[in-house]
Amino acid sequence: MGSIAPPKETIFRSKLPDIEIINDIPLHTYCFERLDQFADRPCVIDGATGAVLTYSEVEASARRFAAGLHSVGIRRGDVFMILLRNSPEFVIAFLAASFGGAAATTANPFYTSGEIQKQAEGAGARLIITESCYVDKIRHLAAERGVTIVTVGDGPAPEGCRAFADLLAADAGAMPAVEFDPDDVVALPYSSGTTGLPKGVMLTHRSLITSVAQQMDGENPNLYFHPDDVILCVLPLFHIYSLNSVLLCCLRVGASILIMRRFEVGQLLDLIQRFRVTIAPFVPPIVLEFVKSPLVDSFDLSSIRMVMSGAAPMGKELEDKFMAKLPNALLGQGYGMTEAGPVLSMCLAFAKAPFEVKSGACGTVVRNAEMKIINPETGAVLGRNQRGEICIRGAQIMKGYINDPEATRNIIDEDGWLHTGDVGYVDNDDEVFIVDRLKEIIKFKGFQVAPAELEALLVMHPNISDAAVVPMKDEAAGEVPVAFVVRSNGSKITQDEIKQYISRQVVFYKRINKVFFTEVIPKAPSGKILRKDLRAKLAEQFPI
Ligand code: 4UV
Repeated sequence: MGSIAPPKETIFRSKLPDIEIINDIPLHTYCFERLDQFADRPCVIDGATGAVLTYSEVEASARRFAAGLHSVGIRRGDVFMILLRNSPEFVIAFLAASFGGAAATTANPFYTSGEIQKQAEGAGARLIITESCYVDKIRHLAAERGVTIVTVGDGPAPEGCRAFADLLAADAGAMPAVEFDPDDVVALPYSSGTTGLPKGVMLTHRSLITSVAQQMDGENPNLYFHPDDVILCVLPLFHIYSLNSVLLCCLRVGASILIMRRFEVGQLLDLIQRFRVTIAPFVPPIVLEFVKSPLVDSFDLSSIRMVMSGAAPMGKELEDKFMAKLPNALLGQGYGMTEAGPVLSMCLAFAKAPFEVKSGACGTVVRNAEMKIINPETGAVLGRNQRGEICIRGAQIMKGYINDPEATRNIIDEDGWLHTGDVGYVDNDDEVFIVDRLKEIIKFKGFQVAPAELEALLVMHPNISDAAVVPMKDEAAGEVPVAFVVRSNGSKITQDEIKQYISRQVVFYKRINKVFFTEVIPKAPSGKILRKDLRAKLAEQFPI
């Protein structure tokens, strides 16, 4: 009797052929490879002032700023923090990390002092670049830990701080040559991944070059930008979506990046009209605002040829409504995860020679990478149209979490597969659909909220004996965090008191939206919170 052959492993690949990717060079060398062709073209346009920096100015500034960082003690392998809103200085500081062999950890400038401290300490940041208005939140780090503070802006730097402009005036030629290894970390964004607290994601020169090349390079690039494009940069550069798929991808092709400090729909529409924006990378809540805002009809948005959405789910219905508003633009999704470098899949309608795609899909796995879908319980590999955990492998994924080999082993297996904690499937046309999430993470307008972080704060309160935080669906934000709380014996602590207690300690999008008092938090024998049970309880109370 013949034995039945085991099912062949199903590995999904791009419909585009693999390409040769030279990823053993520094990130800035890769980004500025065609500088001689782009030198005088506009690189960074400051939307607030209209000021323009050309490619050669950006490159020279980054070189000088790297020398400035060197002059205040930043060496190869050191980490510094960029705590800035989108600005030309952000771009220069990030590229200077590459020139200097250092790593930039990027953080939200709206973070509270406690949140900044946790990231700065975890990352071992020796220097922080910020705006004067945020200095009070970090002064203690200078006093207690010797962190150097560098501030951008006109006028003298606040007492005890260095001026960005002074570092920028350094002599690039005076900096000694930097030794380089392609596996040196250059970006260190923070992400909680599939579980626990936010951790430093080590993205190397090799991983970021690979990721950008997977999107931009080859005869038929998956994401086709060209030098005449004007790319809107409204998504925060401290998040990997904007850092990679907006900034680095834009630099690679010599296009212009139009910087907006923060999202406001009227201003955004005005900028699109004035600067004839052609590419608009968005997140679903911005797409939703577009669909809802009556202002949209009063502006000339005909220059837009491509709208990307990512970082959170966007349903077919929203996609269809949006397309009705901007019929000449192409709308599609990218699917990213900080740890994945970050892009796993990208809409193939964005390719130079485009493919037909379905609305609601998150693209097709990028080239030079492998994707598989597994049964999360057994690890068995699943076939097409079968839902399971999405896994990705390739040179673009992170090197690991900084100082946390255990968390790294829990997310990247021995064979090099990164387990995303997302549930999805690949259909007959190789398109990826995300349908659920196994992991804890909550996404408020695409921003990460780590339940473990809020739970740790909640249980520190003397009147709370146990707590669990889960996502609740929300039309505007996608998801908001809500808490199940067990009061300590005899405590009468109220919902408002708990909400205020958390609000004081976290950035606005991590605030607890609702509190449900309960007798016990359901847990597995291992002590792990049974979040699925709580999500089900929530769905019963607030059916959608
Ligand atoms: O770690 P993170 O905050 O990373 C991101 C990165 C997003 C993107 C998107 C398009 C790009 O081109 C790019 O460069 C980066 O969000 O959060 C990762 C988790 O967010 C969810 C999913 O649960 C990820 O594991 N997510 C990201 N993109 C999508 C998504 C999407 N298109 N649809 C549904 N969920």
